[in-house]
Amino acid sequence: MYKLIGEKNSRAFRVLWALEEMGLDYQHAPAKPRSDEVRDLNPAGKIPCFLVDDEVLVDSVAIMQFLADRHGKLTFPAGSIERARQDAFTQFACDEMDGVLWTAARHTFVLPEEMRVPAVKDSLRWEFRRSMKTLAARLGENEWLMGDTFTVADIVTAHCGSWTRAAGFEIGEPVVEAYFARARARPAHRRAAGR
Ligand SMILES: N[C@@H](CCC(=O)N[C@@H](CS)C(=O)NCC(=O)O)C(=O)O
Repeated sequence: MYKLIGEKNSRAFRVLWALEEMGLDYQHAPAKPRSDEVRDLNPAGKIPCFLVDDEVLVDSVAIMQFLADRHGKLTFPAGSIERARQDAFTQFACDEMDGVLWTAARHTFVLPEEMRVPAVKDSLRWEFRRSMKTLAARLGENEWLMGDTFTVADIVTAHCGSWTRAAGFEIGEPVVEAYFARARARPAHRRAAGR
């Protein structure tokens, strides 16, 4: 039995979306970060956490890729050239999107006030805009990052796309905007969002 722990207004949404894409049975406990329920599973207090029977997994990307490999969906096989390219897209989203957006959030409301450096956000916005140009070039005319096949890399990237809007960061690339809209229109995304 699978159980996802973490409110959906967080990176837990990625796992929720992946579970819906794969049509798997699961339970969902919408716990808040740093709550007692979460700290019992993950000393860092971060969400999502994921229970596979009695085993605890953490990190949204690790959880999604585990499920994808285990069920043979949303991924190319380990050891294939396509998988290396898929993983490169996943890493791009983690480095250039998640990392930048998370740093902006830290300097807006996460860090203790005296540790925040609001001026860093100008350079983050500039970096992000540059990464969106790169993403547009890598996407080209493809429907998804890996061409016709929707993968875990698309979930991470498109989730960061939604976060971009909430953070007030500019995308500025019609090709990327259209790709994010396509991802959000997927029935599994709608089901996850509607839960
Ligand atoms: N790389 C981790 C990041 C997890 C993470 O930072 N989650 C946020 C919510 S989206 C959190 O729990 N923050 C609480 C904190 O940093 O104390 C993942 O993808 O799961």
